[in-house]
This record gives sequence, structure tokens and C-alpha cells, in this order.
Amino acid sequence: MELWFSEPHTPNVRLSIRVDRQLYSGESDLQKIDVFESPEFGRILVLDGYVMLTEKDEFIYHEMIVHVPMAIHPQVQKVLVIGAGDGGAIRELAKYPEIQQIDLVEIDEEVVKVSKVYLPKVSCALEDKRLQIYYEDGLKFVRRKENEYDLIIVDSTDPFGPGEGLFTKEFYGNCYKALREDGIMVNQHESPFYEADATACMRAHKRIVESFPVSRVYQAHIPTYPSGHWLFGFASRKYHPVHDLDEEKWLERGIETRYYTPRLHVGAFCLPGYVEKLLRKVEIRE
Ligand code: AG3
Repeated sequence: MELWFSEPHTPNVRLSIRVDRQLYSGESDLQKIDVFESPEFGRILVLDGYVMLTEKDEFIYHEMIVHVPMAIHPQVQKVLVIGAGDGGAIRELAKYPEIQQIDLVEIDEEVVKVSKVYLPKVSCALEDKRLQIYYEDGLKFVRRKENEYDLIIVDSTDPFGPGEGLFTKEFYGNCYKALREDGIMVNQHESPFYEADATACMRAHKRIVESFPVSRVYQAHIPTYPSGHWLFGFASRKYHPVHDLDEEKWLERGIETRYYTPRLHVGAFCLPGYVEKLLRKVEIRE
């Protein structure tokens, strides 16, 4: 018998991945959690029917969400990560010795538990001594924070379900406040390609532009996400995402990456014409 996992990317398009078996299926208070084993992509973490990561392509997403801001900010000591209970972003952050503290705020403890058991290659740094995990809503957590973090990484799900609050104006405003005066916020920014995703993308961009003095978007190719073309938001209180890149300094650290390079960093901010146009539409401040 053939077993396939399918995620609808639009009402008319689906991505199907052949699976060998289902390793885990469960329901937390917040969402359905599934883990599959597949011949092409290795293990796959699925929340409420949507692919969060696969072992084969997660390095692209996690390297891009972490190393881009880390190569810009001269001295990141304290980081807040919201979402990301799978630990992929933490694994990349753990490569930086200068980081002293990482606060991870994950709304669903089950995601952490399942990832620790079924996704050891992704969750391997969740025992890092610098890491403190809080199981609560990121939206509420940032409300209480002021002038505390050098970097905030928003590794959310799509803008519906448990992750919805992480795409609101209130949330971005609170992230701004929670950052130190030269802090950076990076968020997963959806895809510009299919209409519904593009709308979500524009809405998020508008709210970030209104909340931060510097706000740019960069891209990566992530095969298992809708359309394979994915965006990230770079918002900052001070630093420019390209002009403030210190290529030599980043290379000196000798951090091993498979996707990210400082050369790619610069190129990632060069967006296709139609994406620039989409974003420009919402950049005009009234
Ligand atoms: N978070 C973003 C996943 C978005 C994927 N969307 C989809 N498949 N429709 C990924 C979490 C990885 N740490």
C-alpha cells in the first residue's frame, strides 16, 4: 500500500510526499501534531496538517532565520525566540559563543516533547545551558518586556490557529519595546506567490513597517513550503541588513553552514520585481 501525506497549498494545489510510516500522531490542547518518516525528505513535523519542517530542508529555514541577524548585530548577548519548539533555531543560535542567554517561548509544550523524541537532529540544542524555555503565549510574554533583548526571532506557524497573535500590530509594537535600542527582530514572513499567502505577507509587512524604523524582507528557497519561495522579515531599531554586514567578522567565527554565506546574505535581500511591488504597496505611510 502506498502512503502519501498531502498539504493543500491553495484550494487547487497540493504538495504530496510519499511516506514510509507515521511515527507519531497526537492532539495537544492547541493543535494536531504528526510526525512522518519519508524516503525523500526524512522525518516531517506537521502541525494541524501543515508542514513545519522536514529533516532534508529545515537547514535552509533555520540558517536563514538565525545567521542573517547574527551577522549584522555586533554583539548579541540576549535572544528571545518565539515559537520554534522544534529547536531548529536554537541549534543555530547555540553555535555563537557570545550569546549568554536564550529565552524560548513556545505556546505548546507537546511540540517540544515530540521534537525531543522524534527529531533529535533538529532538537539537539534544547539542553543548552544558556536556554530557558517558557511554555506560554509569545504575545503575552513580550507585553511584559522592555529594553531587554538584542535579537527577537519570531519562528511562528502560519497566521491562523495558535500563531495568529504573532502577526498583529500589537505584537510587533511590543517586540520593538522589548528590544534594546539597537535590537533586531526577524520573523518568518510567509510566501509571496499564491494569493492568500501574499495577502498575509503584505499585511505583516505593513504592520512591521509601521512599528520599526528599518524594515526589509529577504528570501530563501524552501522546497516543502507553499510555492517553495519563502520570505523573512528583518526589522531593526538601528542596523541596516546589508550595509551593516561585517562579512570578515562572521567568517572568522568559523561557523559551519550549508545554505547561509555572507555572499548569499547580500543577495537574499534582492527580491523579484513582483515581490518588491507587492511590498512597496504597503510601505507608503499615510
Ligand atoms: N514555521 C513556519 C512554517 C510555515 C509553513 N507553512 C506551511 N507549510 N503552510 C516553521 C517552524 C520551524 N521551526
